[in-house]
Amino acid sequence: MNTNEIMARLEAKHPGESEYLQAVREVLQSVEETYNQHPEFEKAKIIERIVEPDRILTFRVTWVDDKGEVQTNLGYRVQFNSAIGPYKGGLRFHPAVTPSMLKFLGFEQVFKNALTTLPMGGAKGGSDFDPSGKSDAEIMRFCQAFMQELVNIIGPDQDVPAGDVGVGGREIGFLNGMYRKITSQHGTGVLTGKGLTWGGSLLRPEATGFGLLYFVDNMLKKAGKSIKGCRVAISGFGNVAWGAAIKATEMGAKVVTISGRKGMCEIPGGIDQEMIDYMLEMRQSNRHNVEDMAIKFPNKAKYFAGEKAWRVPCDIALPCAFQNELSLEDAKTLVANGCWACSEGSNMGCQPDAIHYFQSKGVLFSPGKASNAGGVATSGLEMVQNASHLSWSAAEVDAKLQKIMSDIHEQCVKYGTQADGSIDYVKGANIAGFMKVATAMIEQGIY
Ligand code: 2IT
Repeated sequence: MNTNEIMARLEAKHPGESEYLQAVREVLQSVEETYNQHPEFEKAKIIERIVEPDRILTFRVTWVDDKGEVQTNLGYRVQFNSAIGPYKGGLRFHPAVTPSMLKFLGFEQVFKNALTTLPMGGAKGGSDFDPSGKSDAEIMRFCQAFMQELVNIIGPDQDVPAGDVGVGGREIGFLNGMYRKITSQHGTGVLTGKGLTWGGSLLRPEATGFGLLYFVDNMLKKAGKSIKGCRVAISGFGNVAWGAAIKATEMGAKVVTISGRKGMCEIPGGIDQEMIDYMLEMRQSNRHNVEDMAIKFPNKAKYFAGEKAWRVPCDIALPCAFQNELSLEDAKTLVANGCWACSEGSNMGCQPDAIHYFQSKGVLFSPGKASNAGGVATSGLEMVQNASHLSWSAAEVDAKLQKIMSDIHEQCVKYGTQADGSIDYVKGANIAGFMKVATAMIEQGIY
């Protein structure tokens, strides 16, 4: 295979799908050398098959808002690859959602899920519905209308959606209620991220952020460093940022920022429990405004409109918001201010030239498909509990999550260790995930 040739073909076939093309290029660049050492991959045309989703369902979602007006959104489910297990991946509700965004997320999910060591294929879905400013009743009606179409292609052994940006426990509840109503199937296995009284797993809400910090801990230990006493800059204030803030603080680090779509909060003394708890309220308010933190705690947090978290000096940067949220310019600012490690909590949080800059400066860097895999891994653990009609203690789930994150780190080390002894986590994660999925495809024939 030749990455540039394949990319030229894909660019012609899918013009303008920038996020999708960016995600594919990164994986192809990482795996090209390994791939070319395996003639059986080329013979089965694995690359040509793995870069295209198995199928995409697009549907119209019509609902009635609180004023009685009829609203129409678009809904999607991208079922990318099921070679190693049922389709698995989140739903994103955000006004910027496009097929390209969901294709990139679905593609990343395939390799991420492979890294978790659990049998899950990759998928992603969502809608251009904007939850901010909506009432709880509007969100419920939207979720119900969305499920009326999604129901046709999901199931516990078929496709198991979960949350992502704009979709949390509340939305999963509304979706699950409508799924049961339509299908009369009252098992617990069709969605993950459920509430604790109806099949959810302890620690699923915390898992993405906790897993991120477990990965960081492994990466730092490998480099002979410790997180204790470090200043950590976190972007976002949603589910991932919340879990990361809890665990980073617990590990003895100081979380000095959180951020939102319109600005960021600097927290010079480090985030505390009261502020962490308030992040949950901010999320539930449907206002989606990080300034609320500075309004609530004026003596501890200062709001900067239009600014990103990356201007605040830190040791470790944790992008936990959205794709491409950290640019080359941001990477330069971070490094100039002393940052020496960056782990993605968001999917594809850093732009490619930012990653190259980090790596060229010796900054420890890990990609989301490795470092944020704790979320979907714990979804996988939720599926195991559901299938066996059991629920495990928080300590049991946490021990399994820690083991999974350390196994993912090991796979990155195995496939990403360079001649000079340094570890390229991007390459390591991409090759490890790719090898597993490609092997599963080869062994199951041409289909
Ligand atoms: O990006 C992700 O890994 C998620 N949004 C979690 C997906 C899941 O199925 O738990």
